[in-house]
Amino acid sequence: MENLKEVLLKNHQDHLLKYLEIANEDEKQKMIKQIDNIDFEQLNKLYKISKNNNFNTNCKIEHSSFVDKSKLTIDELEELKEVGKNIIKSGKYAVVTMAGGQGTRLGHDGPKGTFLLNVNPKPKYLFELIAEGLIRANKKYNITLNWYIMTSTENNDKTVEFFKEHEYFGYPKESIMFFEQGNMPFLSEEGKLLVDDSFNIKYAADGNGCIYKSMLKDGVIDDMKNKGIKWIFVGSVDNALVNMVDTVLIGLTIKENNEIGSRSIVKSNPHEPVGVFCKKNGVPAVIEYSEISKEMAEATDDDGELLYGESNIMAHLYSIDAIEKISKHDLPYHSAHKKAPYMKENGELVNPTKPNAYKYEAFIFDGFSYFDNMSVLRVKREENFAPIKNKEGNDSPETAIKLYNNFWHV
Ligand code: UD2
Repeated sequence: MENLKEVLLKNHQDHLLKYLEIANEDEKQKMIKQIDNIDFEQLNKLYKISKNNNFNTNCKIEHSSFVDKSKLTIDELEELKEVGKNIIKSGKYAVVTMAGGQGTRLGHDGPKGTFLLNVNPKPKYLFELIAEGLIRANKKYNITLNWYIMTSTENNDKTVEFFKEHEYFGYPKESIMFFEQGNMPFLSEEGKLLVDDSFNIKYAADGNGCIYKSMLKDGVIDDMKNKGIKWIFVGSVDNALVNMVDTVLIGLTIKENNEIGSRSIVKSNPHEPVGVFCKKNGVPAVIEYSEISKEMAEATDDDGELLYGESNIMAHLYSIDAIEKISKHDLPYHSAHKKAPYMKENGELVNPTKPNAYKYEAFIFDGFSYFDNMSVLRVKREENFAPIKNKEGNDSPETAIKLYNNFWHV
């Protein structure tokens, strides 16, 4: 206890001692174990960046090059598709779903993939929509794609349980592998660790950028290498039109001799909540909507088009070497100002009505900076992007259902 007290005092976290005084023996042991696992040096550094969340402006920003799919000739398309088909048919392709995020904005209690979307002809779960797309690809290419699903500590058990209950939506369960991402503690605005009502230090999933390290740690990269996988698509769980098996994207990335590719759509307005592709200090980057400056978001070219309008829709393609290379690096953590319920030292529960704490997340596209170039394939929004983010309004179940029904003519 003496050593613990010293560590807490040194890192300005001695308020935790008061919780330890009122906790019972089990709660106390659990909390001490959690405190032992905290990297206070990293946390103190993160707290310092928490205030200035704006994207680092003193760097050289340039346009990202892209290929507009709608401008390709039939022959060009066929050539790219052929390359992509060969990769898929030769069993060198695998898919990953990022499913560790919370459904907070959606107001859905449970893993986001378990959200039931009321599409035609019958309502389907988000995980079910993805499984159906993969089953269609398996039939088309006469293969069984390996499907890796990243969960979080908070939603892993419910996610695995859900797939069992629904018999994996007809997907061969031996071709599905779940893996768990890590967590990062919250910090209050004063830089203090928060404690929840069961005396746990308050943590949150550490962002989709931790996918690379989680794939390394949980043996996903080894599993892929053992299976001869060479190309991996990583998609989000919350896009009802995510095409996980895109032969054109594979063909383009290989033709352009790149190790990373991604699909883009044209931004609908300067402040749409999407990241935008660019080059930052000469290497590929995406600047997130939460960090782009107003000037940059609103900048237009001579034709009045948005200068930075090539939007990220979380449809990324990697060579296995690219995934492995990125997994060796520590991606930066970005801080987000969030509402985090917690328990006071006197046992009183606080349910904040406005953001009261910082959450730290790594962003998947920060991994692009380790490569000189990447392929960006501009596609049509209505065929590729039906996000489910908010309970109503933009990017809501209502807008996603409309886009889905139109696309599938149902
Ligand atoms: C994401 C993109 C943004 C744009 C937008 C489009 C990132 C960092 N930002 O913003 O550029 O493409 O989507 O809708 O990708 N996830 C995890 N673990 C986590 C956090 C998120 O698996 O710790 C998953 C989550 O389940 C979802 C995806 O990553 O599949 C995006 O999640 P988000 O809601 O955090 O990202 P968002 O919508 O703010």
